[in-house]
Amino acid sequence: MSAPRAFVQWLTCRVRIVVLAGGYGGARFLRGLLGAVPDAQVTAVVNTGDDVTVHGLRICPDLDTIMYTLGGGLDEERGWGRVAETFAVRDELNAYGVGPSWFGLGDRDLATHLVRTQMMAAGYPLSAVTAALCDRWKPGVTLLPMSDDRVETHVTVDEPDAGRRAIHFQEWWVRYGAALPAEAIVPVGAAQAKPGPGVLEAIAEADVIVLPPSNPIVSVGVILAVPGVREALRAAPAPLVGVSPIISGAPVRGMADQCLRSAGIEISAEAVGRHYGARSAPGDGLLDAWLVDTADAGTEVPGVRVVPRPLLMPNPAEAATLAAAALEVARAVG
Ligand code: FO1
Repeated sequence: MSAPRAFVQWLTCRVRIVVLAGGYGGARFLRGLLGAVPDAQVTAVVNTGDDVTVHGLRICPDLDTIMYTLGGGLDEERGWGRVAETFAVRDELNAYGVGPSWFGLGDRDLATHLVRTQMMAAGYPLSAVTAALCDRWKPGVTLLPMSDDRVETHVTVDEPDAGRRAIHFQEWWVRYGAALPAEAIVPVGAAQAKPGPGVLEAIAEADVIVLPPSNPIVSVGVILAVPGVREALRAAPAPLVGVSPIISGAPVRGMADQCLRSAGIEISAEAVGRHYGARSAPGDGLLDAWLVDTADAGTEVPGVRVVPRPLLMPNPAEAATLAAAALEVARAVG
């Protein structure tokens, strides 16, 4: 059988793909993957370090962004929350002077948080809540929280008049626009967290594993901070391909540059590739291959096959092309 036919054959026999995802970038990549390989069995292991409790409700931004994106409910312009959203409740809360005024919960979005909060109060773990919410949205992929245990990313900042303090990632990102230099970014609780149900099994049984262009510090990095995940990835039989979130020295969206800076990592496709490391090398590296944008051709990561491809995903069709390229590279290094 010729190579291309073997590749198509491989792709069409319900290939099992595991993606470690954050919010927006991960969601768009997943949408591309479903477009490229509609028959694939895709599992997203999703970051929960962005999760926050607001007005007594448990908010899971990355799980919700993927669920809404793939379920057709996301506001593409805003990049989070629901399309055709209104904010009457937020405005009423502000009228009462009940904050945080800097974090807007939409009226439609509130229903998701009410369902999640009451299910968790009844004793359901986050993984069961997520499955229940997905019964409605039918995202077409299996969404697995990285852990059912509480992990919250906090950021240490040193504000001129307020001094050094740790604030929740959401306050750093939403209230301050990541403008306060992050002295440290810490996934609080990660060291005590266990991988969520199905996470290690999905990694062990995968045919392909992808690190999509999510934030390498606060999204993929927090998933990797859950004990057992990195070891499972290094031991997995599947080829592991990463996609650079940095193109020509800048992130496509979000605050990956501020996060990399706080971790002392240069803002380049090469530096992020080296940060993830080579799985073939001794130590804790993960990558077999690293997709960089064509603008970053010439990138070198020791022990990793670097493949230049257009990485921008301005629309689902381009995202599908990128996803197919990632699978082809996985096939080549597998
Ligand atoms: N991002 C904002 O910039 N402003 C907000 O008021 C805001 C509210 C919000 C509510 C629910 C939710 O799921 C996400 C929300 N986000 C908001 C986005 C959120 O900060 C990001 O999705 C991630 O946490 C960062 O990647």
